[in-house]
Formats: sequence, C-alpha cells, structure tokens
Amino acid sequence: MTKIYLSKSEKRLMYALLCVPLALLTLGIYHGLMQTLYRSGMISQTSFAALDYYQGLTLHGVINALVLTTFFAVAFGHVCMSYYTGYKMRMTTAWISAILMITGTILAAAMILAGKASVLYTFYAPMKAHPLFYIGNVLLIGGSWVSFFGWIGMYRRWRREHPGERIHLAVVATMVNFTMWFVCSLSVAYSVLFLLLPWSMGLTPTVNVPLTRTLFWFFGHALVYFWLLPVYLMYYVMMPTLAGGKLYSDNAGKLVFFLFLVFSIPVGTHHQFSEPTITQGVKFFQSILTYGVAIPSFITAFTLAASLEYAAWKKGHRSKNPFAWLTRLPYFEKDRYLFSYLICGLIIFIFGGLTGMINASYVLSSLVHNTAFLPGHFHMTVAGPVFLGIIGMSLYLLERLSGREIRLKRITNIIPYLWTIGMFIFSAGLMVGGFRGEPRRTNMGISYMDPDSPLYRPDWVWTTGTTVIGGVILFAAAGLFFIVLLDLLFGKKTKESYISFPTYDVVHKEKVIPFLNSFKPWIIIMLALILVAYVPAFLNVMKFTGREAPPYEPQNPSPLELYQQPEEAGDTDIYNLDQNE
Ligand code: HAS
Repeated sequence: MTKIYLSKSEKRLMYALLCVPLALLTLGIYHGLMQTLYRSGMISQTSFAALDYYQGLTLHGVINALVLTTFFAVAFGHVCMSYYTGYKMRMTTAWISAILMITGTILAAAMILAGKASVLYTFYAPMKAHPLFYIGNVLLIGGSWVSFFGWIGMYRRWRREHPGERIHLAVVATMVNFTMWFVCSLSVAYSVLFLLLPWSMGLTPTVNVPLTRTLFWFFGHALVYFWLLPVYLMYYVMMPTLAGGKLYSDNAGKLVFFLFLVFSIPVGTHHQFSEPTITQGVKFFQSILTYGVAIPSFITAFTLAASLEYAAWKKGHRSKNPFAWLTRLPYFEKDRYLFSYLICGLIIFIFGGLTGMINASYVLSSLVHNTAFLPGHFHMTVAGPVFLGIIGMSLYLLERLSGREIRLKRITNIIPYLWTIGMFIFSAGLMVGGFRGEPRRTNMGISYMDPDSPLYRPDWVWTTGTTVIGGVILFAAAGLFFIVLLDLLFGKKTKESYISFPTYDVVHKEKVIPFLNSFKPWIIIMLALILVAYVPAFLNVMKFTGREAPPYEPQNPSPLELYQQPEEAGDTDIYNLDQNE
C-alpha cells in the first residue's frame, strides 16, 4: 500500500475537521434518544433538561445530517485528493474553508441552543430563525466550496501532467460529489441570502413559502447523495481489497458516479408531491427521474456483490449454493474492522433503498408522506451506510494520523453490528407506525401518547415502544464508539504516522472509455436535465403562489407579530394585514 506522510499543518487540519463534528455528535446522538422518549410518551412534557422538543430535534438534524456529513466529506475529500493525485493538500484554501465551516457551525449551534432557531434541519419558512442561524449555514456550506475550489486546481494540474490517462475512481467520486454539491447549494444560498435572511431581519415582512421550499429541495435531494457518495467511494475503492478480492469493474464505478451527477438534482419535487403550487406534470416527470437516480444504486448492488463474491472465491469458496459466498467474508476480523462498518451499512441500505422506492412513487408517497415512515426510510440511509462509513473511516484515519493503535479492537468490531440491530428495530417501529398514521416531527408525548389526552392512540403504544428499544441499542452502540474513540485519542503513540488506503485492483483489464474519463459531457447533461425539470417547477411556483407569509414559530399557530407583541401590534393591525389581500 502506498503511504503518504502529512505535514504538521495537514495533520492539524484533519484533526479539526474530524474531531469538531465528532465532539458535537455527542449532542446529536443524545437528542436522537430523546426523540424516541418524547414520541413514545415516556417524556410527556414540552421540554427536558432546559431544551425544548423542537430545539432538540433541530440539534439532532443539524448536527448529524448537516455538520457531521459536511465536515467529513471535506476531510475525506482532502485526504483522497492528495492520496490519489499524489499532490500535497492545498493548505490556503483548506484552512480558509475549515475556518468558515467552524465559524458557521458555532453560529448555527449557538442560535439553536439559545432557543432562537428551532426550525429543524430543513428550516422551512414560515418558521423563522435568528439571522445568525442562516448566516451560520451559509458559512458552513460556502466554506465547503472553498475546499472544492482548491481541488479543482489539483485536478486540472493532474490532467495537464497525465494527458489521456485514466482518472482514479476516488478522484472521480470526490469531484462528482462536490460538483453536484456546488451546483445544488447555489439555490439554498440564494434562498437564505435573498429571501430568508432579509425576512428574518425584518427588512421584508413576508416570504414566498413555496418558493423557499422549492429552492430548498433543489438542494435537498442532492444533499442526501452528497452524504452518500463519500461512502460509495469507500465501497468501490476500498471494500473489495478489505474483503480480500478485487473490484468487478472500474468503468461501472465511474458510470455510477457520473449518473449521480446527472440525476441527483432534478428530482427534488418528489419531496413536494403534496405541494399545491406545483403541477402534476412536473411532479410526475421528477418522479420518473427519481427512478433514474436509483439506477446507479442498483448497479452498485450488483457490482459490489460480484466483487465480494470474487473475494470469497479467492479464499477458496467453491460451493454450488449461490449464496454460500456470503459466509466467507471477513465480518469479524479485528484488523479489518473497516470492513464490518461498510458491510453493515450495505445490509441496512438494501432496506433504506427499497423504502426510497416506495417514497418515489407519486401514488404511494401520499400514503407515507409526513408520517413516521419517512424517518424510518432515511435512518436506514443516512444513519445506516452514511453514519457507519463516517465513524468507521474516522477511526481508521485517526488511528493513522495519530500513530496510535486501537486497543479495544473487539468492541470496535462489534459496534456496527449492534448499530445494525438497533437500526432495524428502530426503523421497523417507525415504518409500521407510519403506515398506521403516526406523524413525524411531532411531540406525541403531550398529545397522541398521553393517556389523559382526548387524542390518545393506544394502537401506537407498541410501535413507539419498539422505537425506544431500537433507540436504546443505537445509543449504546454510539456510547461504545465514543469509548473506543477516546481510548484511541488518549492512548500511547506506538507507530509512525502516515495515511494509506486499501485500494482496489480490477478483476478485468478495462479500456479507457473517453466518455467515462471526462466530466464535460456529464456536466452538460446535468445542466440540461436541471433546466427541463426545474424551469417549469419555478414557473409554477411564481404563478400559483398565493399570499406570502409572515414569520411563525414552530410551537405556535399564530404569526410571530401577533404572538410576540400583542400590545404593540394590536389584533386589528394584524387582521388589517390579512385583509389587505
Ligand atoms: Fe430518500 C425522503 C426517495 C435514497 C435520505 N430521503 C428522504 C429524506 C431523507 C432521505 C433524509 O421519492 C427525508 C427528507 C425530509 O426531511 O423530508 N431516497 C429515495 C430514493 C432513493 C433514496 C428513490 N434517501 C436516499 C439516500 C438518503 C436519503 C441514499 C441519505 C443518504 N427519499 C425519497 C423520496 C423522499 C425521500 C421520494 C420524499 C418522501 C416524502 O414524501 O417526503 C434511492 O437513491 C435509493 C436507491 C437504493 C437502492 C438500494 C441498493 C442497495 C445496495 C446494497 C447492496 C448490498 C450488498 C451487500 C451488495 C435501490 C447498494 C450484500 C451482502 C450481504 C451480507 C447481504
């Protein structure tokens, strides 16, 4: 395995990018467990330990889904671009990026903790947050762009110095991910800077809600693939070697990443099937494209299964039983713990993916939309392969950066299996509950799960109880992860510090296909598809949106002016505002 040695500054950067979000993750994980307790009625109050329900849910979503994932994608991107191009990291852009991201995170987290931004990770208007929350998000996202700008320079240099050569799959994966991220996050940057921020600062009285939501989902579905692709990189580039085999096809891998580039963005309105301002034709078209975005994952399922089966054959597997190869993989090998994180993520993703196909259906979505089924689906994606890939790779990188060795190897190996068991129990509770009508994002402890409430639903007791059992197991697995992490970070340095990755060989010698060795054609297709899918959606939103909305808080159905300043504003003033329409 090739080794690269990082400079002091590079190491400091990597520690900052990996450890800041992992420290915050303690809060994110704690609020995950709290969610299950609120939802099951075990906590029957609006707040606990000085944080209210929506504050906790916002912390959970923002830290786990936005902060951890973005920091990790940038950290892993730096190290992969450096390792697979052979160039040093671009430290000026890397540090500017890290400082912006850390500042943005501090601002957003401070506003949530102060109770001024309980707007959940989607920050849907008309729920209003403090301006600093929006600014924090812009800095976090904009900061990650700066790293990408540095990598563009590295990529172009590599191209100049290696004309006609095959680009490494890891470089394709990283550049695809951040190209998609840059394009999709332009919409949310526009929404935040020009719509939400002036509105939240009181410069504009109302905001166009469907427009902000459509701009959010232009970003939002590509966001989920931004979480996933670093882990897909690990699956393609590292997992075959960890399993003791080879990658079935490098070209298939490249096709997969380029298909994500093309399909990830123009599917956002599948989150808005219930949005009345968008017409059926637009939704139907994007529903079909959503099936398109599942194709790269289907290709992945077959390519990875073939690669893993090849590994089993190399180890002497000769059974005629078509599934017996599954028993020959290194599930519990202490020194290959990364394999167990990756394989568990894949197993969970089979179900995360299948439930995604249910959501993608324009018809079935009306059954599950905004029910507990949705968190059931997305925990088996972002809290399955993505989370396990992130924590597994973080341990792997920190071990090598620090020159220390993980001492609690057995525990390290067991964590992903415990997490998988917890995730299946937890998600099953949510999904069955969702089919029975349980809403998502609802403090059910003070309503449906409170036996004294007229809204009480005894038929939801066992489903929410199941999520508590799953939640406790997940919490225990996360607790073990932190024990291993702290033991690693405070242990003794025993070896030299360097980075090396178990990198694939391919089963078949493949030709360089020019179409799969260049970004240009794919970027053109991506832009064309975005125009076809989104111009009609935005025209719809501009045409059919009714009155714009004043700001609200999540706990209160009255507009904020009425709620906060009844004496100054006066009821009549507010009603006049409505009647002007
Ligand atoms: Fe999703 C909502 C559709 C994938 C995350 N999704 C969400 C939300 C999140 C999310 C967070 O169409 C909620 C947003 C909110 O807050 O409102 N999703 C899909 C589809 C896919 C999909 C079609 N989602 C993801 C991924 C996510 C994610 C990935 C995060 C990382 N999703 C939707 C839709 C909605 C939605 C609608 C909106 C619903 C609504 O009503 O609001 C596809 O990309 C899935 C394709 C995946 C597969 C699985 C392939 C299987 C593989 C494993 C192979 C295993 C092997 C191992 C080889 C087809 C690759 C074998 C070894 C053994 C030992 C067995």
